[in-house]
Amino acid sequence: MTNFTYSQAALDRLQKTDLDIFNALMNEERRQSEGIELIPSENYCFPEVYALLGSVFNNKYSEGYPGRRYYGGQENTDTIETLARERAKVVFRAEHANVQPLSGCPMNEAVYFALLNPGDTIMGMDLTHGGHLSHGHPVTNMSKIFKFVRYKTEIPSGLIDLNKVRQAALENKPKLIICGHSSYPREYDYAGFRKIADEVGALLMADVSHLGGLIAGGALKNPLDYGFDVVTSTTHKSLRGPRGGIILCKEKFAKAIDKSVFPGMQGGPHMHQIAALAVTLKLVQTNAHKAYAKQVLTNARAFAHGLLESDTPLITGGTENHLIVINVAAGFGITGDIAEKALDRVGITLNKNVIPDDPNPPMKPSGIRFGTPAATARGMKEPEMKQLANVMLQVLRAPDDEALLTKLREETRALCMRFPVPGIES
Ligand code: DSN
Repeated sequence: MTNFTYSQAALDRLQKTDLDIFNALMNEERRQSEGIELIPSENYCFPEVYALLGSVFNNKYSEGYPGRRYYGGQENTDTIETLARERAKVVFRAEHANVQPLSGCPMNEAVYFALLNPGDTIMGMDLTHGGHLSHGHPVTNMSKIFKFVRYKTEIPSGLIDLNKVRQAALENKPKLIICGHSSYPREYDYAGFRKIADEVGALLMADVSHLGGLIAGGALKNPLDYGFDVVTSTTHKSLRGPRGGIILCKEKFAKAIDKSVFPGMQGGPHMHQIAALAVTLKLVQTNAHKAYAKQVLTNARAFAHGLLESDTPLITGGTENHLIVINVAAGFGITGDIAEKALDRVGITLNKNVIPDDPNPPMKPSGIRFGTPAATARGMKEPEMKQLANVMLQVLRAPDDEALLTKLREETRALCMRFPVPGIES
């Protein structure tokens, strides 16, 4: 088994130079092929991405922006960054795009510094209710610089009540409101958020890191169509590109955003990553990607349906996007870490996750979170989701049953072998 983008000569050389790393690479390919990836923020990138990440663009320093660089030799890097920016604008209907953020946290931090002053108030979603670390969790450096206030979802519905968001915005007068999540299984009311931001005079940002590829494929709403000032997204999740981030904004914020990314936050951009992003942004404009994005949602609904048939307690009672959160403490009397480990044993990879106002700590939380972007990239459809839901339920009911786990491991392996990982030949 090998990734078809490595040449045999390169692999032979790696094997001779560093057997430990070579073996880890081979083992990771096997792990990804023989098991199913359900972490909703992970995916199998387009195979073209591997070719560019392992290319000579890795060698080039390109501080600055196309046409205004600090070092020479930029004729090819200017081409790829210009293409990446222009394609991003087309895909997301954006007035401006910055494609240099190295990943999700620096991407969001660059926005805060571009639009705000230290001490300003930012309102984002609480982490245990589906928000993200970079939206102002007290453990982050940003929380020492800006004042973050949080809105929550309702218990027990798990849904956002926009009246309460409005109330919190009126009380706290934030300069920036963030709409975005990493474990909220529902669509946002973007128009409702725009109204609240207008009422309190706040700027409005959406972090669509999980959803970027689904928005690009037309399966979910695009906050830029609802007048958002800034939209950020990582590029390696549903978008299926290289690891990285992208900032899309109105033209009036373009200068401030660009200055904040470079030289404000970062030095040399990773040009191999930007080259891979450029090709990704071409691929997500195809009909094949549109069909993929739609199928991701169809698969998530089918998976949820398979679980709900057995009365599994899902946060918000289901899903409208690519992800599902189960309260395993309520449904199965176990914590998320136990569920995660037992499911790993059968080749199903997902993550333990806090649930809204979780009484348990983050390393032993009450929930698990999973999603369908990667399984769908392998070509799996509704029948496979149903089968996986069935395997999952058996594991959650008997996480210590060694004989059962061994049997289910074989079932998962057999299923996975029918759906090769894009870019890995068996
Ligand atoms: N780690 C990503 C996620 O899993 O949602 C976000 O940083």
